[in-house]
Amino acid sequence: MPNISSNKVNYPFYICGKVVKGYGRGSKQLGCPTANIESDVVDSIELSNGIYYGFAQLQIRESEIKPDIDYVNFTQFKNVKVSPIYMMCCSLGTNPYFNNKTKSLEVHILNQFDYDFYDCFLRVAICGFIRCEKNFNSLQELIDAIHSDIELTKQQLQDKDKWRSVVENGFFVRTY
Ligand code: ADP
Ligand code: RBF
Ligand code: MG
Repeated sequence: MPNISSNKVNYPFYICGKVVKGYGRGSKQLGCPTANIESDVVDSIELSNGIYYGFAQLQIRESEIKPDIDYVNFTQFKNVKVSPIYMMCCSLGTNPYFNNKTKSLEVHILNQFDYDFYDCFLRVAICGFIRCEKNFNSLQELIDAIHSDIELTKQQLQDKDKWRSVVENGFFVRTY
């Protein structure tokens, strides 16, 4: 049985949920937009707080498709548009630097999008732990830490053969 214990985590840990508005602190302006996942899903995640790496895939239903947007590399699958499978790193917890009152899951996808995808559905496979959440003395230190998390994510996930079973096991929609 996967995903039942937070002490001994069975990776990959799979999460699906809707992208909602976050704290609006302008993480986009910091160069690191994070897709925040709906709170009911976050509350059900049995994983320790921390920073993780893995893969993510976006699903956009017909009703959410905007005609003026070019969904580069997306594939039409029945009545949804499905993105490629991207690398991601995410933060699960209360953001000690900001001392949030509620737990959030924020997914930074390692891809440049020229549009928002609020209300769309995100599939996430968490493949490994990077570090615990930390407090920092300045915003710049937080940004630097996130950049090194992104680099570590690329390093961990670069070996396509190693992660093939995660990407191709049927959790993600096959788009190739
Ligand atoms: P919020 O506080 O509402 O989460 P952010 O500044 O974190 O705002 O921006 C997040 C939003 O930006 C996401 O919900 C998504 O719609 C969009 N976005 C654009 N590019 C990315 C990306 N590479 N990774 C995650 N979200 C992205
Ligand atoms: N917030 C923290 O307070 N401490 C952290 O150590 C921290 N690490 C993060 C690592 C990554 C990869 C990401 C995407 C976010 C992280 N955050 C952390 C959350 C960050 O503060 C948040 O995305 C912004 O405040 C926008 O809500
Ligand atoms: Mg966000």
